[in-house]
Amino acid sequence: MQSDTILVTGACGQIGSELVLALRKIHPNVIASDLKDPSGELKESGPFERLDVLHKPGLDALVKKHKITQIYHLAAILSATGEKNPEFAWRVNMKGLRNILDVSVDNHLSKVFFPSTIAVFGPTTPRVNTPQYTVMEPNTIYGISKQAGERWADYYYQKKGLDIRSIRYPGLISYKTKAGGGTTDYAVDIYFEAVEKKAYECFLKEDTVLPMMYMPDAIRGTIMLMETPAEKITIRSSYNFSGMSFAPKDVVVEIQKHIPDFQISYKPDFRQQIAESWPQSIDDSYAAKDWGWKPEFDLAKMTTDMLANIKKQ
Ligand code: NAD
Ligand code: AKB
Repeated sequence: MQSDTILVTGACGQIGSELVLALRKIHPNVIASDLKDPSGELKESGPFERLDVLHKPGLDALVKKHKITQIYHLAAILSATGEKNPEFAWRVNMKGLRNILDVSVDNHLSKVFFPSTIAVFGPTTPRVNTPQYTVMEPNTIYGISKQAGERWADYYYQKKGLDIRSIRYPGLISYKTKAGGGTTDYAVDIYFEAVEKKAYECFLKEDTVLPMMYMPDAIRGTIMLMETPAEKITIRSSYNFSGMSFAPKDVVVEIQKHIPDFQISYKPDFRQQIAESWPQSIDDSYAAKDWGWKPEFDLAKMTTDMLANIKKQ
């Protein structure tokens, strides 16, 4: 049996820089790609190709050159950056995905992963324990593009038989690569500034509860989904996916257990309105039922691990 050759787009970002390393532990052939050059562990660990997902002939040539059989399509513009340039965000998120879908069908790829987000929900969605199937009226260009992406994913599965799988990630927290322009980025920055300055100015209000997840859980869940037999996957738009929920003031309490003189101040900006349009917690019972999802990290366990690793760096 021929082994898979995997292409990861947007590999230099917050998720890609860790997902590529995790995939390389279980697959011999993982090609990382991005618009920008890799660094550190990502650069050392295997092959890299410069790729703009908006350039379809370049994408097609790369897939043929390496005989790619699976794609993890991570390249996108996130919520806060997207609001600064909606046209550009729509183009990258929509045209980029369409190129991936078409090239995947044309080259008979076996599987594709497309990350969605809690941003597909909007102010009219029930915010607590948000169901898999519910009202979805996103009001950021990022959320609109990802919701449309979910519909395209389901369409390509239904009409063209593409084995596409997707997760609605909550805000992801990690120490290896900083977050890339989202509304949940405070929950990454707060740890770095706690270690470096013992102080942080937060751009969300203290009681803004959002769904979040520690990166090791996110990577494990992504690989679990992709390794699940196709017949068990009942959702081809995107699965709700939950880790923990907290507000900035909850993180402060946890950090102060390790750094007692840590100080926080609050200066909400445009991201507050985005955060208030998103769920506070997520019902991920379909992911639990279909592919056995269960998170391992809560806020206390994540805080201990984040601070220890940032101090080591
Ligand atoms: P990121 O911003 O850290 O990384 C995205 C990468 O894509 C960057 O390295 C960027 O250079 C690259 N990129 C941008 N435009 C490109 C193009 N035209 N061609 C090729 N590469 C391009 O993002 P991330 O946090 O790693 O997120 C990865 C995916 O996961 C995105 O689709 C995002 O919507 C989704 N997601 C992330 C989170 C999170 O909290 N990090 C939450 C929900 C969903
Ligand atoms: C963002 O805040 O834009 C991302 C996300 C939740 O999709 N972290």
